[in-house]
Amino acid sequence: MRRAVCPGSYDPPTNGHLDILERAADVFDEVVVAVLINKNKRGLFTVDERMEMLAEAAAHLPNVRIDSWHGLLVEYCRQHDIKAIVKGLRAISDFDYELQMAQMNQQLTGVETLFMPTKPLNSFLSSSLVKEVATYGGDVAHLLPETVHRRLLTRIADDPS
Ligand code: COD
Repeated sequence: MRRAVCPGSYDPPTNGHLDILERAADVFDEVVVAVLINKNKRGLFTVDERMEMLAEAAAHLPNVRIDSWHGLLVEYCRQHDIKAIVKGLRAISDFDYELQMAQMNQQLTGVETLFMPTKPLNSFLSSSLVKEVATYGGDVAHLLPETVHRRLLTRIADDPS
């Protein structure tokens, strides 16, 4: 079975993320979306909430499953017999850092990273910008899966800081 992982923070998942998941699911037999836990970063959403949002947004993809992980990504791949990491690339600014991580991961365990270019309409899209715009009252409905948008508005209303 050809299995890949799409790792990320997903705080929250955007249409850019979802597009990469859909395309990866078309190429691989199974795609695992791994929410990576960064204990130095306090997210707007908990890891459980991010996993719920991903599960809702990817419900139409039968070969996609959601998981979380705390630690090195290559160790997750080793434990789950995953040989490919799929990453979305938005711009050259993503590439420098992603290339470094891909080379490090390849060197650590031999796991390969495959880069998937974002669709042009998603190339400006990031979780952090979406959160910023939404916090100041901007309309981000067209940038997020519907379920994520609803949760984001609720979270901002509950905790406007
Ligand atoms: N269009 C297409 N792709 C997109 C878009 C978009 N609009 N937005 C984001 N993406 C891609 C990103 O490029 C990335 O590939 C993925 O979606 C997830 O994005 P984010 O922003 O949710 O997640 P990141 O970039 O913060 O995730 C970084 C990781 C958590 C994957 C990374 O830090 C990691 O692997 N950490 C684990 C610890 C580890 O192994 N460290 C050593 C690395 S060598």
